[in-house]
Amino acid sequence: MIKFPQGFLWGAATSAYQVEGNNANADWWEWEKNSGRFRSGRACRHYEFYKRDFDLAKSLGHNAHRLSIEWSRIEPREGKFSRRELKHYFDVILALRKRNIEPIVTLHHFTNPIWFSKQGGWVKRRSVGYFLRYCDFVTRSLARYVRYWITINEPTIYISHAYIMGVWPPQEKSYLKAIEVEENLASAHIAAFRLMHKIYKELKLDGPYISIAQNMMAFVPGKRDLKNLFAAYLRDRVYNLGFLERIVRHNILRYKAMDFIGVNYYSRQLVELKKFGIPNLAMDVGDGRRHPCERNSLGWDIYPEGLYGVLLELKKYGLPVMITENGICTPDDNLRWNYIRAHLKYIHRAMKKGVNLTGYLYWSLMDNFEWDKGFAPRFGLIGIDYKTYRRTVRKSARKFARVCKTGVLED
Ligand code: IFM
Repeated sequence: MIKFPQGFLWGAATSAYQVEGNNANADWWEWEKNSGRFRSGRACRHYEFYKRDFDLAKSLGHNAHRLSIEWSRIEPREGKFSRRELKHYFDVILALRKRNIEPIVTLHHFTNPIWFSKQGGWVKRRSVGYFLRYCDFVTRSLARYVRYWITINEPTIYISHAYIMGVWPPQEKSYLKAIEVEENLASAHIAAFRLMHKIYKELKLDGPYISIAQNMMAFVPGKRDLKNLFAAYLRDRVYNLGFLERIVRHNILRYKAMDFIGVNYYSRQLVELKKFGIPNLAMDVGDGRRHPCERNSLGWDIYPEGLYGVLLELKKYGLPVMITENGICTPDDNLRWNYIRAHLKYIHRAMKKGVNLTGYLYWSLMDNFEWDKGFAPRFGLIGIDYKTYRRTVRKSARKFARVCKTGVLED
């Protein structure tokens, strides 16, 4: 039996674009129209059904919920902020508060307003100012009801998918642009962090807890020889810690532009170099024959022990850590529960080793729109029938609920 501390945050995460539906002012929406890829359409109609969804979360013992605000709803045209949409998010957050569920609010989760992208998006330096103006508007309005904020979700994933691999809008394949975007996202986070703290002071509120949600992977050398060990080390430094370090220690005074570290963890990457070369160091992966393991329905390796290593590595920053996403897409709900249970065991083990873990948010509360993969991957604790929009609570959700309600994980 494993016991988690009192006050631990338990819940699930979503993002606006993936669940709300009809986000017609977002760049993704525009891209879907022309890319021949999947259309998000009405998604889960969570924009309409959020109260019912939160009732389900409540019944499952969740005391925290991560959601995102869709920038393109709040500022559909440059500089024109929508009071109506702000009121919607205000109601959403209040609906959580009424159910004693702590809101954890993300400000940027992959999507941008169309007007912003048309002006060059995150490649341009002025993106930082635009983002700050939006943060200012939202924070002033919601500060009284929100303590936890994520400024930017998975900056490294956003950069790699949208600017290096070119599989997400704006479908660029340019290292130069990727560097600009990284620079601007880091500056945007740091400036937003300062601004938001200032707003809380002005409003005489207790300080907020602000972070990014950093996607982290276990990089496992297929063979423990020098070149594979080196490549795994390098990938960990660049992919897991590169962006994080820019904001955890962003100047010589080691001023921290983070109040906690949000970690999104899903999988491992098997590092197996075909030869020693720069692209190989960055990219070569093994096919898993040497180290087989179970996989999710997108083919990602299931590797719970990797989370343990990732968490221990974060200890040196001396900050609390929250699992802001961890989850599996699978048609096999038993596998989902095994996945959750195994990851919780490693989280607990890391806590015993001194990692200050404050919460665990499963991805996702419900099945949703998995970006360029459409609706097929099923990540949800709650299943969605996309014809009727009926919600079905999965067995794994009920097993997880027992942990959420008691803080105890039975063996
Ligand atoms: O669905 C995504 C989410 O938007 C960001 N983190 C990973 C999830 C699963 O791919």
